Amino acid sequence: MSTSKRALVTGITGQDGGHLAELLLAEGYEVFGLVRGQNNPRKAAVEAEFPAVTLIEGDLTDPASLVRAVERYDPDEVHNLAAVSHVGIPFTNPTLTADVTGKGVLNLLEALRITGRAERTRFYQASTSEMFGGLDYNRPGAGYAEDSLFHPRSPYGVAKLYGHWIAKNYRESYGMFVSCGILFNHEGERRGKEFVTRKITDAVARIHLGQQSHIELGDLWPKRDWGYAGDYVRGMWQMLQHDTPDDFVLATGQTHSIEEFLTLAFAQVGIDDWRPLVKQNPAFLRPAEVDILLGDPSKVETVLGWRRDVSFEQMVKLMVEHDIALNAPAA
Ligand code: NAP
Ligand code: G4F
Repeated sequence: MSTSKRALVTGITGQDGGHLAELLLAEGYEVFGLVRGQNNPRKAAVEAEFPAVTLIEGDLTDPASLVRAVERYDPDEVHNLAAVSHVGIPFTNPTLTADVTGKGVLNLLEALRITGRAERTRFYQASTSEMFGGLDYNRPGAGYAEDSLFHPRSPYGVAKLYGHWIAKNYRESYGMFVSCGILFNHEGERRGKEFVTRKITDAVARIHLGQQSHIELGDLWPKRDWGYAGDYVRGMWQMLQHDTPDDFVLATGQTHSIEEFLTLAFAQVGIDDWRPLVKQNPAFLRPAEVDILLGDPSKVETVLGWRRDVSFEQMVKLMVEHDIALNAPAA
């Protein structure tokens, strides 16, 4: 019988799921990934990249599928990364977002509790800086920390806040080892093209290669605390290896506007004046915007010794280079 730890990862087809699968396999885990839906096109990509991962059919909105998954694969750790994770799209499907991103957390915690795993399975919840909302009145100068006031500005942020509090409630009520990572934006070569950073690096690559004339975006002034996803999944995993469950902010402590991201990304292909190549499209504006996010990672640095390896500048370069290679016609 294998002595390696067993980890169940929900959201394995997403950005963080890919980075986490890589890390857990390197750490010697047996990895199980929850995949939803019939003919999910992203399933084949995970199978090709990580043949050692066992994929399980299941959906966060289907409690029985979660009970079956934890009973059959009996994980030591559950990493709950699955969510409707876009901030803009849930304004048009808020009920689905509440069901998946909010109530889905409860479904998974209950699956562990009612199958008798409350005392032995460690649980990671993917909480978010979107819970803070980026407003003037609740924004500390040094950045948001674990005890800052929450004021979510979107159906996604509200659903995530429910997930965050129900996770903490299961820790307090049932003594479960539940840790919440309050993660600020993290990006990289696995990021979906529906998010602004990857949308920009993909467009910069395609403009450079003569495949696209311009890019259409929403507001360019919002600021985000952007880190590299590979560094952040290491922090998530460290949270579950700690001796006690807790909540931790993962952030860089720096914030940059979308304009700054555009300047750096276009500079990679020798374009200084990018403004003629960027048009505003109102379709990408949100009913309520989060103006600025800045996090304070002091606690995770002190308690877990977490450090990031990749700077903002290195990350933008890495993403543009990756997208040029990906879009370049085969020789
Ligand atoms: P992502 O790339 O959008 O991945 C989301 C994952 O959730 C996908 O694998 C998706 O599967 C899965 N999913 C969606 N609905 C589901 C359902 N009903 N049942 C089961 N799985 C479902 O997100 P990410 O960037 O990797 O983020 C991972 C987690 O961290 C998310 O919870 C996100 O909200 C949170 N977070 C992310 C950031 C960030 O900057 N990336 C920051 C803070 C928090 P399909 O392939 O089937 O769609
Ligand atoms: O890249 P975004 O869509 O990320 P957002 O909204 O900050 O959310 C991401 O980070 C959160 C953590 O803070 C996660 F919880 C969440 O799951 C997700 O990963 O948008 C960033 C900014 C926003 O201000 C948005 O309005 O870019 C602005 N923006 C401007 N034009 C755009 C666009 N965003 C997108 N997606 N597409 C645009 O064309």
